[in-house]
Order: sequence, then C-alpha cells, then structure tokens
Amino acid sequence: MTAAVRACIGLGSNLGEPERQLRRAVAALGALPDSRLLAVSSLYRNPPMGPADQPDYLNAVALLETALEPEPLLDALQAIEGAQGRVRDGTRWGPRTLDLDLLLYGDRRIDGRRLRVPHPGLAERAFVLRPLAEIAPGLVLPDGRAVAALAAAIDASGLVRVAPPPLPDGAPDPVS
Ligand code: A4P
Ligand code: MG
Repeated sequence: MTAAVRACIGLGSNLGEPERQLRRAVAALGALPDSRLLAVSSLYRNPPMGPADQPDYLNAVALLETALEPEPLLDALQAIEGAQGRVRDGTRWGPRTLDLDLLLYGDRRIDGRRLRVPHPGLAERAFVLRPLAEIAPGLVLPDGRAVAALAAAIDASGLVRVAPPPLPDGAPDPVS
C-alpha cells in the first residue's frame, strides 16, 4: 500500500439491533480495498443528539490505514450504510441502522459540498471524543487541539461503555 493515511471513522446505530449493525460495519471496514483496520473502540450507548423521540444510540470509532482518497472512501462508507439498510428520508439527525462519518483523514482539511473533514461535530460530541481517545490517545486535530484533552473536558454523563471492541476475526490487536 502506498501513501497510506490514517483515517478515523465514526460509527453510529439506533435501529435494527445496533450491536449487530456495528459488528457488521466493522467487518465491512476491515474488508475495504487498499485499507487496513488498525483499531476499533469499545461500544458506547448514549441518548440521541437531536430529536429525542428515537431509541438510544450505540457509537464507536474505528481507525483505518487507507490509500483511498477521501471521496472514494466516503463512497465506500455510504455503500456500507446502504448495504445495511440505511434509508435517508431527509430527517436531519433521524434514526438510522448505520451512520458512518469520516471524522478525520490524516491532517487534511476538506471543505467541500459533499465532504467536510474534520467532521464539523467532532469536538463537541462525547460519543465521538471518548471512543476516539480510547484508541488514539495521542491524536492531535489539524487545528492543534489534543483529542485526549477534549475528551477529558467534555460532559459524558450520558455515555455508557457497554461492550468491548467488536474486532472482526483475523483483525490485528489495537495499536497503542
Ligand atoms: N458529509 C459531509 N461531511 C461528511 C463527513 N465528514 N462524513 C455529508 C460523512 N458524511 C459527510 O449525512 C449527510 C451528508 O453529509 C452526506 O450525504 C455527506 O455527503 P447523512 O449521513 O446522510 O445524514 P445525517 O447523518 O443525518 O446528517 P449529519 O448532519 O451528517 O449528522 P451527523 O453529524 O452524522 O449526526 N446521536 C447520538 N447519540 N449518536 C449519533 O451517532 N448521530 C447523528 C447524526 C444524530 N444524533 C446522534 C448521532
Ligand atoms: Mg452522518
């Protein structure tokens, strides 16, 4: 693999047996072309951000080494969402079987119509920061902020770690 970049992917589900959805998604991430799954966080349950009349979410973060460019990577993430029954009915922050967000792509900043990286919500979400700090404690955002410091400062009172990392068969152990 040439010119591989480390990308962080946020996983979320609150429909269709969320734990099964996230396990399947992790297996699919592990099977992406020109990519290698480096680490997956524990699974965290937490109340919905946005409309409250939907089930709790299960969230996790995965670390991927990839030679895919950001847009093809987003295409691949959306294909995995589609394969797992994701339906976009236009409701912002509505319930979903699977949401895969490209949180970080190396140090790259992207501000396109289709893709914004770092993900705009990254630094304000406990369900992103805590799992990210779990698997990449030394990570620094492109703007210089340390993920561990952001994760320690955020209110994570609704966030509960409910399961260990759902590593697919044959995946390497998490990196330190
Ligand atoms: N898009 C732009 N940048 C990105 C990126 N970095 N990664 C575009 C992924 N997609 C990106 O996303 C809408 C469009 O965003 C995509 O077509 C893509 O081109 P979507 O997945 O169709 O819709 P969405 O997810 O409802 O919208 P949005 O604004 O991306 O929401 P978020 O930020 O994904 O939040 N509560 C809890 N507890 N846990 C959650 O995981 N997630 C959401 C959705 C709401 N509440 C939640 C959670
Ligand atoms: Mg999304």
